[in-house]
Amino acid sequence: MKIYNYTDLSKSKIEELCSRQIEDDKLVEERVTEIIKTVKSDGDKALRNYAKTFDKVDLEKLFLDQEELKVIASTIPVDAKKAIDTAYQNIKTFHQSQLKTEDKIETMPGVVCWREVRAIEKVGLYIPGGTAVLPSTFLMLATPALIAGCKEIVVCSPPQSDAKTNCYLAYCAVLLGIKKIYLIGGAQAVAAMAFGTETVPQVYKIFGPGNRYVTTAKTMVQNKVAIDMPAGPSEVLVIADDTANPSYVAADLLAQAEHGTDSQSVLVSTSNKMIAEVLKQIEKQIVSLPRKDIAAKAIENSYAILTDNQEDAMQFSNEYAPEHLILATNDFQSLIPAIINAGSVFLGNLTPESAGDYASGTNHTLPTSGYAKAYSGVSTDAFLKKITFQHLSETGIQNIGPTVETLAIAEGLEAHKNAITIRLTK
Ligand code: HSO
Ligand code: ZN
Repeated sequence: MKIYNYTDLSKSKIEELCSRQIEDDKLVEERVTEIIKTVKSDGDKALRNYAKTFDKVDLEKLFLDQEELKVIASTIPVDAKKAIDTAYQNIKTFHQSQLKTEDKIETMPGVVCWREVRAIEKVGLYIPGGTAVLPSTFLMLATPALIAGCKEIVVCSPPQSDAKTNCYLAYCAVLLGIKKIYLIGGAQAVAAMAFGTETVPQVYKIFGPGNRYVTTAKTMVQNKVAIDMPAGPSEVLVIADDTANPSYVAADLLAQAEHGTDSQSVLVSTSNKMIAEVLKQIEKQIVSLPRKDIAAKAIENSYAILTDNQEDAMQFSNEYAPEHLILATNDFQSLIPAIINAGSVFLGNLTPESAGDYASGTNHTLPTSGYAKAYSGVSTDAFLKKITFQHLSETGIQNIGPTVETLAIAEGLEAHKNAITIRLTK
């Protein structure tokens, strides 16, 4: 892990450190284009062929139904079932609190405007599967979709070699009342949900993380469906001062690093001693991690920054716009107002990112790659649309009419003016 001194960094060096650009992979783009085209034209047949090629499995039926899911779910270990239940309750409680109704507003006497929420009717959730078992992602996406009231929730996850899914995902499906899991992975799953096939229903918005193929496919189908957000490798930025515990900070940086070799774990600190101790702790803790090779590569591509004060640390963090921001300091309260760009924030020395990744209640589907400058993470809102309504009474049209007539004339739109005039002179 390289160490930089913030005051020595030029503007362009800061830009370079904040850019997570991964080079365009033309080969991935070409293959995804071909997959989308084939799924569009050949439907289920293409999905079966891709399952054979990529997942090495013959799929007679492209989904598991409720009965099959129940059987698989019954094999879940008791402690995992309990943990999923607890996480689900917390995620549900937090996402339920996001449902709000708005007041009707009388902007002028007799002119009433308001917004009402409606769920997106059909949504598609992509849940990574295979070797990466991600029941937490299933909970993070399906819970707000159910709370929002989405009528059709299509769940796609790659099949295991036995043409099934794992017991964790099956248990989540049963718990959530999701009746089917489509055994489709990769770009072909995204294409199937975007365009529909004989078996897979077409949806209006696709959610979920995935590998390069999945994320590339999501960006490519955007002229057909909405997507949750553009996605890149996962990342964390930890701001640690002298009140931090170096072993905790190291554990947080490693938790991020084990996600993938392209993950980033950035440490920003006002204390040289803290940086040195965290680095020592990383070396100590990494050796016993099963995914140490992955974590080591990610740590190698990561860096630490020494700043003179917390203002500079915050300034860098806002420029980096991390997916996860951990304030490893007892004085986190005073820093909160200065946070401008971040996906999700973890406050104090006892709040690891892992808590939010799994179970505290907040969503773990968050903007990466600097998109936190403009995007929010997934929440119940992401599954809702807001429709505006208005009603003009007799008094209302008298009050607003002349204003509209004048503006319509100014824009040279006579028919617009007439739609008012005809009502005023009735
Ligand atoms: N840190 C990931 C979420 C996750 N972590 C799932 C473990 N499982 C992106 O926020
Ligand atoms: Zn994580």
